[in-house]
Amino acid sequence: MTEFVPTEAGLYAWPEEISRKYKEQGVWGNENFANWLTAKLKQYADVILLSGPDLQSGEWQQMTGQEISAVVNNIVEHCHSIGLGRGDKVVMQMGNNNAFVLTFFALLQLGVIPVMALPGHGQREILHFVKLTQARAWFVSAQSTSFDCHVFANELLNTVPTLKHVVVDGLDLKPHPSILSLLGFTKATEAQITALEFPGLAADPAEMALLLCSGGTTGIPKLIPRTHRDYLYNIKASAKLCELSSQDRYLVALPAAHNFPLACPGILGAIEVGAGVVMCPVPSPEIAFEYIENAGVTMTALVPTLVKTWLNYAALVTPPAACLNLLQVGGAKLDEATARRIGNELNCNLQQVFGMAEGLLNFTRDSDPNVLKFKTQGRPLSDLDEVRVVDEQGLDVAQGKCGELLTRGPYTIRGYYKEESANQKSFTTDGYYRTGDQVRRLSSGHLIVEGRIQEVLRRGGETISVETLEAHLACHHGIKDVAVVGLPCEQLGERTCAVIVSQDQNLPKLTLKDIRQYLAAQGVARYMLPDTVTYVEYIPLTVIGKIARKKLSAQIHLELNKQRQEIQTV
Ligand code: OOB
Repeated sequence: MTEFVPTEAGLYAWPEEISRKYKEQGVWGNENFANWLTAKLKQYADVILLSGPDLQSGEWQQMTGQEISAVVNNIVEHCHSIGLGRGDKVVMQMGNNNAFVLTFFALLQLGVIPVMALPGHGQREILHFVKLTQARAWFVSAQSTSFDCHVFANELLNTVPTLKHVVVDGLDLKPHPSILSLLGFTKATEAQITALEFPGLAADPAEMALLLCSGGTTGIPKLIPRTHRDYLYNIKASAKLCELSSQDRYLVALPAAHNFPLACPGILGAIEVGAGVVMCPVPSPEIAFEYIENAGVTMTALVPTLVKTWLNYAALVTPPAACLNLLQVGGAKLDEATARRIGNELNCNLQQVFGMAEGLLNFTRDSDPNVLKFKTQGRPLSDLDEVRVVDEQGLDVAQGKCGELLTRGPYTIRGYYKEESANQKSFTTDGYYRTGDQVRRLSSGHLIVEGRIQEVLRRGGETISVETLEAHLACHHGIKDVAVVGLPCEQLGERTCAVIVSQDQNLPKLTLKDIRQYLAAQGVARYMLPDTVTYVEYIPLTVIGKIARKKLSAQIHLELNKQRQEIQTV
């Protein structure tokens, strides 16, 4: 039974006999991140492990393991001199540049627990993270936030007494005793700690190593405590499954603080095997394709919305350089039609990844037949991952039938950080995480994601998966982007609304009748046909690039109400 009593540090531990099993099976080791990082930077002292825009000049900079160590040591010393130490929390909100990796590594060496905020997070989220964790510092890239970080830094320092410093990666620093320049941190200092004294080296592998943000499409993110041993397993096993080697170069195109590019295998997986990490400041194909060519990138990870942008660019301008071998796609459902285009049009292999910051990762394997690579979201990483697919009563459904995915295992958390009531709902009493994802499991163990539980429409007694309907609509050549939302309806409970971005703004818009006829011709059931269609310039996305459903719904409601009022007043 899971006891919903966290340790003093806010961690929900695995039961003793299960921990023993994971240790005996060699899944959990005795390392912590500081031991691991120290060893890796030494092992790959002469290997170029990091390339990307330089902190100061923005120019291309390549760094070997040894060069990384030297700068990381400087940052460690500066952090130490402002009082940051083992177990302290620091909110990190940095863009995709070399400074991200150097700062993150320095925090790991210190045993500081970074809260991995994304550049797209707003002031509300940052304030929440700082308060909840009693963070002592906020490390932020001035250029990558959507708000003025200097103004907000002052506000935070004045209102949250536990926050002592803001460290800014960016040049336009205004003088303030508690707002410091990251650039200064990278330079040598008087205060010398030798690498042997790094406080992080003393961390217990069972302790919390970092806090990830949950990736929902609604509401404020929850914080996910990942321990040294579970996250080290996560990166090592992912790197092995992907056959990542020192010959590879991994392009960080998604925001680096997200679990997918950070650890699946991502940045940390690359360091594990001595592959190069290439930091790409934005994921647009114009820039990313240049980086792929110039840095000889072999592998990257994207969300489906970006895959479509890359495919369009490849078709109209140029495909990426031939060195790109593997494209991982995850974060949201990749429709089959798009999956099938990747091999030919981007000249690389596709790997679907269905993962979550809470833990469980599913990958399609290189050896899988194409049908599984195109139609499924992969199968669990570890033999020790336990997966159940259950109905509304919590009973296991028959194989191949749709139900909610529950999971527990050696790298899946047992509870969110300081979220008592969410934990009661999100975890079963025997420690399974309720993912909220509707899946079907095939006899091979592969999972097909049908959508989120909350993301189905209840229309006149029928249940409609918005993602399934979106996938059908996305196949229409006149539709560039699409989302489906429910609108309140007295007769039906909910009406189905297709929100469309036209492929060509100059052509006449598809009518509701056109769309219904098209879908019916594809064999889509009558009850699933949209009741309304509306056009937008773009679909709002979350910080990582998933459809921001709550925001979109609110936007469409507002828009349609406005139109209704206008009609009434005419
Ligand atoms: C990844 O992690 P999060 O925490 O941002 O989001 C997790 C949720 C899942 O519960 C699921 O609803 C959705 O995102 N999701 C997918 C998916 N991958 C994630 N839905 C359909 N198909 C997929 N392939 O998004 C994440 C973490 C690690 C690796 C990859 C993705």
